[in-house]
Amino acid sequence: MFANSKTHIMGILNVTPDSFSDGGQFIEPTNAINQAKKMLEDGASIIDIGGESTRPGAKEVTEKEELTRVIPVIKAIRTFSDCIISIDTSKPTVMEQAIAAGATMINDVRALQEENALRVASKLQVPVCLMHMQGQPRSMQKEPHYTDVVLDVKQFLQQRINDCLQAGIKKSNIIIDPGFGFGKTFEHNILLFKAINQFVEMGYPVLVGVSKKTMIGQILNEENVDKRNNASVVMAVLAVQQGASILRVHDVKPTVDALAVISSLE
Ligand code: 7PJ
Repeated sequence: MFANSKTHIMGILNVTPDSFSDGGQFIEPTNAINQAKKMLEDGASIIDIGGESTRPGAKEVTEKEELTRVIPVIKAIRTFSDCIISIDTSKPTVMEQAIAAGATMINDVRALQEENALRVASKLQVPVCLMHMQGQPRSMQKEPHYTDVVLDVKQFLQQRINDCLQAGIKKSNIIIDPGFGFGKTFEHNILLFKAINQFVEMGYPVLVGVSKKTMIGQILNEENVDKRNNASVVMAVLAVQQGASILRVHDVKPTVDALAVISSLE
């Protein structure tokens, strides 16, 4: 699905009351569905649906609550689109039920490390994004520490890749992600961003999610997340130039336009 050179735009659909950039806006299914429609019209090929907020300090959510948030939205999107629907979860039951409801991809910020996640993902035979995170959302920004951030994150991802292959997940179904902002200081994020090409060299499609994140706020000295759109598009372009295959973004249309400019120059 992600092996060719096409760059995929993954539109973010947070069905949570407390996400940092669009918190609460799409908790109402109708709003979420309209937002998905708009992102698809704008050129997204993937909709990433999340019912657990993983922003720094966020509380954990129960399985039942997560299911109540995401399943109706997945089913509704499937009635009008055959797009890739990605379920942003770490919980095996949510993965299973989301795929049964019409999702076609798993995006796990915990890289299938929860109990049974690896086994369930292997059984489901869909693409999985393995993301690196140090610690847990509640406390991950307290004191992130690495010996060599790029090497450490690469080693973690390689280990997860090996475990996935061992568990029967197909190589062609694996996507990797350095996990910008997940247990990382500003310097860590910058070092990782400059090393995207090294992640690409590992031989798997690389997903990059920096849209409106704190690192962009720090670059711009801009607290307001709604004023981080332009810089988010610039970073998306720079990620593609290093070989990223999937861009996880809030603002689909400007990112699609930026990609059109890039391809016109190829
Ligand atoms: C990411 C994610 C990311 C992947 C979030 C936010 C925080 N999944 N889920 N990569 N970020 N794969 O949207 O800023 O960077 S939630």
